[in-house]
Amino acid sequence: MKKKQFLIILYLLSIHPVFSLELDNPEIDEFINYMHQQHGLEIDYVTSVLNAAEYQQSIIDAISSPAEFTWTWEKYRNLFIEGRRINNGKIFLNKHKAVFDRAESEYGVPKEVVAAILGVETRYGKIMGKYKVIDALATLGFYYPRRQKFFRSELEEFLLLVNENELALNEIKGSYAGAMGFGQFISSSYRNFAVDFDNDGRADLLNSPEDAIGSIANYLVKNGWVRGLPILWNIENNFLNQDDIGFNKVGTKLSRNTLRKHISETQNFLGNKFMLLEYEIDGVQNYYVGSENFISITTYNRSHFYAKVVQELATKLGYSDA
Ligand SMILES: [Ca+2]
Repeated sequence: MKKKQFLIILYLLSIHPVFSLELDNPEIDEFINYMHQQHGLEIDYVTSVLNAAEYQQSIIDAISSPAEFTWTWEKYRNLFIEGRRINNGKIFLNKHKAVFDRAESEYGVPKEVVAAILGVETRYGKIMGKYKVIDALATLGFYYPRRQKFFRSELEEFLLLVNENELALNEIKGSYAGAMGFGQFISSSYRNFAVDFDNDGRADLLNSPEDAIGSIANYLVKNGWVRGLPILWNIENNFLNQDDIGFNKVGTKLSRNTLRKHISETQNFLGNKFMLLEYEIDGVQNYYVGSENFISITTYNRSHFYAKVVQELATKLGYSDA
C-alpha cells in the first residue's frame, strides 16, 4: 500500500498514527549527510537516531491549533491566572528565594517575572512535556512543510546540544514543538542562552531549577530586557495625553483611530520601542502600551496573549510595574 493511502485510511479511522520515519526519504538522507559534513557527526549515528524516531500525528494536530491563536483572550487568561497556579508560584518563589534574588540582582529581571514564565510554561517544573523531543523535531522537521525549515534547524541544534552535553537523547521529553525542561527552551535557545547558575559545571535546564531560573533571566536580558523599565502602561484613562506615555519616543503621535487600525498588527511594532495592545474583558476593550520588556517577553513566545499573561501572573506573585 502506498504511504499516502495508508495515511488517509488511518485518518479516516480517527486514530493517532505513530510510525518510524522512512529513512529512504531523500530529505532525511540529505539531512544526515549535512550533519556529517557540517558538524562531523557520524553518518551511522545520525541514521540510528532518526531510525529510532517516530512520526506522531498528534504532534502535527497539536501544532496546527495552538491556543494563542484560536482562543479568546479571556479563555486564554483564565487558563493561566487561577488560584492554584498563583499559590504554587508563591511557594516556588519562596522555596528558591535565594536563587531568584541572585538572578534578579545579576540580570535585573524581577523574580516574579521569571517565576511567572516558569508557571505558564510548566507549572513550575511539574509538567515539562510528554513527547520525546527527537520525535517532535523529526516529525515537524520532515512532515510539516509549513515550518519544516525552522524545525529542521532545531533538530540540528538538538543533536548538537545532546552531543555537546552528553545527554541521553532518547530520554529527553518536551512539548509537541520540542521545547524542554523547566522553562521549555527550544534547542537553539538552550545552546545560546542557558547558563550554569548552580555552579556545578553544566547548564542543566532539564533537572536544575536553579539553572532554569538563571537561564530565563539571561534569555530575557539577551533579548532586550531593560533593568527597571515597566512591562506595560495602561492607557485607558490617559490615552489622549500621549506625552505622558512616551509615544513621542519613536516620533509618532497616534490618535485612538490610528491605534485601532494598528492593534490587530501589534507584531509590526516589534522593531520599535513599544507595542500597542488591546485586550477584551467582559466586552470591554483595554488598551496598553507594551515596553521593550514586554517585547522581550514576546521573544520567548511570539503571542502577545502570552506576554500579557506573564505580566499578570507576575503581578499576582507580587510584581509591580509602578
Ligand atoms: Ca548547573
